[in-house]
Amino acid sequence: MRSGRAAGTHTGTSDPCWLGPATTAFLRGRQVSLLAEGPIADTLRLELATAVGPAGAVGGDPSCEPALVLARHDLLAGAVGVTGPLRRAADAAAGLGEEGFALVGDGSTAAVVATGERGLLHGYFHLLRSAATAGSHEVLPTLETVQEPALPVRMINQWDNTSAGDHLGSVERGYAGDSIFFSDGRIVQDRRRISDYARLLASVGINAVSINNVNVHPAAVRLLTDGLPDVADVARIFRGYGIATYLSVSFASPIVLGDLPTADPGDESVVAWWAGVAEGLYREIPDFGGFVVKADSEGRPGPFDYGRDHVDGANLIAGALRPFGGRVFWRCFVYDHRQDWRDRSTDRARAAYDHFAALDGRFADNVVLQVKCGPMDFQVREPVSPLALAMAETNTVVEFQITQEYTGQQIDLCCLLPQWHEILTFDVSGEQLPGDTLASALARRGRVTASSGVCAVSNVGDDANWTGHKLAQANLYGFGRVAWDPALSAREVLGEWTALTFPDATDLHETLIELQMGSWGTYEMYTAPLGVGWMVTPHTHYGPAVDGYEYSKWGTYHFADRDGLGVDRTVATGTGFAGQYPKAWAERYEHVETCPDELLLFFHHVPYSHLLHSGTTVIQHIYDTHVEGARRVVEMRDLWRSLEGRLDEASWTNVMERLERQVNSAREWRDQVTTYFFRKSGVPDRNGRVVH
Ligand code: GCV
Repeated sequence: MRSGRAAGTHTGTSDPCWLGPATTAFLRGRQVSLLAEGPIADTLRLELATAVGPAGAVGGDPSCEPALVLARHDLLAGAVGVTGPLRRAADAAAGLGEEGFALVGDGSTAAVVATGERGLLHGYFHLLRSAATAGSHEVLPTLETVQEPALPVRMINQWDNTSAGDHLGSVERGYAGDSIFFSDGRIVQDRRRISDYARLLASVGINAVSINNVNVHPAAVRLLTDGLPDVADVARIFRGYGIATYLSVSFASPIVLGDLPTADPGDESVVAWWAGVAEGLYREIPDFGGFVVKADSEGRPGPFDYGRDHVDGANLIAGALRPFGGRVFWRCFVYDHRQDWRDRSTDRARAAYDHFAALDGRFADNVVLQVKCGPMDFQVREPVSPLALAMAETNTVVEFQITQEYTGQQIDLCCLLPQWHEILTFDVSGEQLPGDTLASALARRGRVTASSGVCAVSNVGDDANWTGHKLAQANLYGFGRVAWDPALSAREVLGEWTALTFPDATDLHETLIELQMGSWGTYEMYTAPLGVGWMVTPHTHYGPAVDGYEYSKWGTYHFADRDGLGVDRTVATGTGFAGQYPKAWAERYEHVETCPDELLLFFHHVPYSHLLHSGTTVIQHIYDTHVEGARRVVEMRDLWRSLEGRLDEASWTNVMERLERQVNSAREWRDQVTTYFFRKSGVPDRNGRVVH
């Protein structure tokens, strides 16, 4: 779905999102001091110079009583004037990792001390956040905090194609215009948007980015060769913001690029080919991050083509990257996409676990498995992926989708932060043991190898506001923030984003937060019910088509008939998927009596008359939630209309236009889903509303 603006027109200027000029107002005209050298320090120096403006100054001497001092810990050893907040920050920063920082502000002076340059950058952006949430645009905030990221890997995946002619347009599943990275088969020459993007990502603590689609189309393979100088320049931009650059590569690259007859991991010439590629890459980009690989997935080549397994495939490429410190992110989105809908024993939800769980412990230490957060594919409601809970001996990143492929495509408002919070704080054992969340499991592994964490598919494009829907910026912002600190609540993160993004509308902050907080639940209400998923229009994935994926090859069925619906994934009578979970969860999901309502149809096929824990029947729940969801969208639209003139016009108009479309879409969902189930079941709505 295009955003309405002419395709491919880079404006050169763009919405500053949550980093508008007001966020640095408290530094205007001040003296600041920076004690650090290197590419990130250079970025910081420019940031600070812009913030203080012509009347201020950026120096190096902390003894001149600057309003703000940012200093690398080791450089403070011999410095004079290390007193007050600077002394306290220096003491607190000793022993931190290179991304951590200590920040102390007494209201008139603030000091950020870190052991590495990246920590200084994180500390600086934290200061801006703190000032915004304290509501003081003109005054340095009072605060004292020491922070380190909970998760070492905090990565963004772009699904950007090198040319718009590729499958699904310039950005696969992109809803905000064309790619900011590529145009006409190569990396864009005007790199201002890339640099602005790097700044946005750095400001929320992202430290890795892969710049091209995991579906690597023929032209994109050449990023490794002809495109390398441009990739090196993009890596230089990201380096300045402390972000490592990665490329998605095809497993068949030795054939496509190397003219070899095979890509077999057991073939010596293939091993040598990858080693040569890595050597060339690291000659150009010494701190290159590595590769992302989608193999044996949705028709992509992979080790199965050669009778090998995923350990063979991933370790092959990891071996080439190891001498240079690179990593391979190996996606676990492996399932049968040519399924026979008549076959009720094959279950796509089982696939990732079935393929990978038994391989735990066999991957090289620079392989990171990339596991989608749910077992299917970023539906509005799924259980947490059992594979993400199973890989104790393997580096893992859990993959989220910021781009709203199945959640309204940045036309519908759907703030995903509450969903991500549920997933990251998921109780792994199901026994409520202290410190046993998914995020803490990833963090524990991260402390061993520094190679676990989270990644997410970006939602940006070259639309002036980056995300198509202005409020969808909160999902991008929020992903970075929960990757840094998974314990942050959705409300806290939204509070930050709202304060930073709409600094002049303080009286509306609560309203804006509430609007976003409820939007995921509302979206869930008017779309596919009770975790069953997939009632979307095939291919585009926007709007309702209840049977759109029912008789397809993709493994995406709801099995509705005249008596009931849902997928039996129990061990006793179904596909056995429930048995992939740790014992307490397996038992809970196995039985309708204990399965949570919101996942009932993911795990069970039940009659329409089945009584939910909520006290209503499944069929009545479908009627009620769809009517209520659509009503709430109208309410959101009306609320937004009432805000006219109270927010900047571009934001108001953009969101108003999207909400009008969402009202229509929700109405369509409501009427198609309720009518479909009325016709199937013959059970009337208790409230007499379903008439179609
Ligand atoms: C990049 C889903 C999407 C595809 C996407 C794929 C993946 O199938 O519809 O567009 O491809 O997931 O995650 O690889």
